[in-house]
Amino acid sequence: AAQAGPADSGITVEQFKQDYRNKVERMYGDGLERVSDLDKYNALVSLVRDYLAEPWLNTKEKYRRTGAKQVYYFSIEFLLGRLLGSNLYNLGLNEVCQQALSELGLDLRTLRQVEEDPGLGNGGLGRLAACYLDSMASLGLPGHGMGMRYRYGLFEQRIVDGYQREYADDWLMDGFYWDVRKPAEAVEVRFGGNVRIKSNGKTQYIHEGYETVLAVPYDVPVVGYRNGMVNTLRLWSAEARLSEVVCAPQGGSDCQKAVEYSQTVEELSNILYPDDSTYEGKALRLKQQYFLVSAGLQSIIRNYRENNGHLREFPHKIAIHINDTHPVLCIPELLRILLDEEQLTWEEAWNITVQTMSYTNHTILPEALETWPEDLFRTVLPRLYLIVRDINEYYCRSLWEAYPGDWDRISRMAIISYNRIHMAHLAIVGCHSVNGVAELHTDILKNKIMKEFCDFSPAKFNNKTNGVTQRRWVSLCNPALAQLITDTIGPRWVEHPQELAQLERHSADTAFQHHLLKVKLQNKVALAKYVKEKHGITLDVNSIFDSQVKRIHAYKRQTLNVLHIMALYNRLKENPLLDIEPHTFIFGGKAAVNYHIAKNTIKLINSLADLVNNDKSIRDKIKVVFLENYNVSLAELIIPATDVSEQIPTASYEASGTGNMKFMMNGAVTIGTLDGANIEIKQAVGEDNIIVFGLTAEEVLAYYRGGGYNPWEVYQDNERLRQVVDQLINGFFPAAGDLFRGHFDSLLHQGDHFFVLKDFASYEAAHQVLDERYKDRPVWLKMCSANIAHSGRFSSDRTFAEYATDIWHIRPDTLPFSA
Ligand code: DL6
Repeated sequence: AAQAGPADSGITVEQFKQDYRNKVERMYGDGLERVSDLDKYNALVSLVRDYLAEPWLNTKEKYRRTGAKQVYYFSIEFLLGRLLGSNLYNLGLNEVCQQALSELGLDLRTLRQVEEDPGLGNGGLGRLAACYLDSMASLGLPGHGMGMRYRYGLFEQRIVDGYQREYADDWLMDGFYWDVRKPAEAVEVRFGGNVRIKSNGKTQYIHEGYETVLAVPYDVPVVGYRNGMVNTLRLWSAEARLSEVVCAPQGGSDCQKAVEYSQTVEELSNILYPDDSTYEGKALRLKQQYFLVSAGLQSIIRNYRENNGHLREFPHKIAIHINDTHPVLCIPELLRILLDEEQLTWEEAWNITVQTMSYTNHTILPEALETWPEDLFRTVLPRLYLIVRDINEYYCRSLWEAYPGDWDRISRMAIISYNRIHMAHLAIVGCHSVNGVAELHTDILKNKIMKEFCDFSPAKFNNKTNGVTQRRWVSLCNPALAQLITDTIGPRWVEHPQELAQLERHSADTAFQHHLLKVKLQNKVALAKYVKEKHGITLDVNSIFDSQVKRIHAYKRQTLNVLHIMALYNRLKENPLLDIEPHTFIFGGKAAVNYHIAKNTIKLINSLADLVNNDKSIRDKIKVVFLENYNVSLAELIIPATDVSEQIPTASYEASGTGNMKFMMNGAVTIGTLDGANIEIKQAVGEDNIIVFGLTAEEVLAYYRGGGYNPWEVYQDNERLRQVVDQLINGFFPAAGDLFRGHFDSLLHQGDHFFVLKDFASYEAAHQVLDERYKDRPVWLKMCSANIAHSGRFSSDRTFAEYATDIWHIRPDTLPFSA
């Protein structure tokens, strides 16, 4: 049950107004009427922080008092989204604030939009981490995030002449008022140097000649939903302590050198995923990962020591979760502390480490399964290198016992092989739990990618299908839908999303359907307004809003979507009277800076948009828009307005997807392949409420085993397909020249690795089914309702309860989803 939160402890509209006026005056020495929107926003954040200070303090005190086991979720990304709305909402202060501001002649929505999206993440795994923070706090779990405070985000995408251009994402320019700098809790992280081995009875490893970087923590409060709980996301920033650390080693008092040095130190936390195409770039990435891990572990251990005894009890009090391979250095770093600082034996230290650590894999893409050159690793982290070598030896010995003489297998499974250090292998060996993020993904890990590891230690492997928080992804981003749901089934679904299932009873109800339609229309109007203002394109709000918003990647197959739109356009050109529902095709997403074909896909989409949107002859039956700089805030606008959710990766590639879950919660119908969590969405909603198409993962993998397929046959056999493929290079896009030859070649001359042509006919047929269903509005609305009703299973509250009970072993009795 919800405990009393600040809203319930009596902050009235009057008090809020008074507090807010005072805050503005104290901060700016000026009246509310004379300060800027940014000042008003900053003052509001500062006030909300005042309100949450007491629950934050109480939560920490409670954890100390009860000695509850703490979970630390290490992630290189936390894609938080704006925090003002979510913090007000979770504190139960939304209405009070809205009313107070409105009485002061201000609009909360306008002030919320002043906030920059924090540039702390990129894609799926980062946003997932943010959903988990919300769920941990809302479930009252003692769980905290450990991440990096990047000075700049990945990049800001602007579209110039149809092309992606990358600009610095200077998200901190106006400050970030949510975090608290904690210089007193700074720690030192050491790089480079060498390790001297001293042996007088007991071997000691003395790390010398290293470079020291200061890691300064910034704490961001993570507010639980109306339960008085506030957990912490700790973000680390790299600094040089110039006065003490730098001048002397740089030789004298050369301050210019010191300043330059400080800049190189700060590089460590400047940007997410530094370019690793050079040796220096790789070193920087590795250093960044170690920086996070070492600083995070030092602060956990310092805190642990203040409240507990010997580190032997560590795994009973602390769980450390490794989000993808970036924080895998947690394993050797904890070992280092236990061996070198605590003087534990190898066996003791190893057992503590394995019992503490757990790991989630988020992708089967080979390029994302990190490995480091051994010499680089040894140079940057000499002591950790020795430890990893010891782990490898220890592990290979156990492999040898299980598979005597099977050198091939042992070298495939080794942590160090062919002069590279395999981080996923280290994770599997050093953690007691390894999970995938959807059933199919976990099956592929167990039976293909990590099969040999799973055969060796099957008990470690488990599945935890992803989830998203219904609080941000319905309540906050779609308040009209949230109200409709609450009016229909009561408010408990916000904390008990499985209760959304009660909506099923209302799905064919005319009044409910009517309201649902109204809500969707209202959201489409809001999106159309944004598109008009930002891109100058007028959208038909009565058309089907069909969205594919996600990173641009060949396996996600934006190209398949494009080819289908081209075919539809061709059909309309041939027969202007063709009876189709009007469609608005919405795209959004960033392409990695060096991923040229993905960047050209953006140009392709924009070229198609230019052609289609300016062709009067098709009478606005189709529109195409590419929305610039896709981020969490934009997703919050697009998802509630969408009718059709495009989830069309090549089966087997998308580990789970979480966009699919957000769209579903907002009543969009999925058109998708049987991949990732789409499969579980189909199970949840039933096959009448989702449109599936294309090859299955099994079929895709079978083709790969047989050496691929022949795209020419498909191309020859399908005239409409042939036409659109040819149009990539035949002048159909007037100004494109040979720009899309790369796409053409990858489809026809390079074996169509992602089965775009192979799946085209089935995708086209699926769209036709979808249009038929849409024409029958009561049937369509029933589908939409079924999607909302069955989305409870895809709440991150459910996922997190599973992590807590199965992996971290914390407080299973109090979890709402526990069996
Ligand atoms: O688990 C969160 C999210 C999944 O939903 C996506 O399917 C998966 O692509 C994503 N993975 C990553 C890691 N890097 N890559 N590629 O973001 O994780």
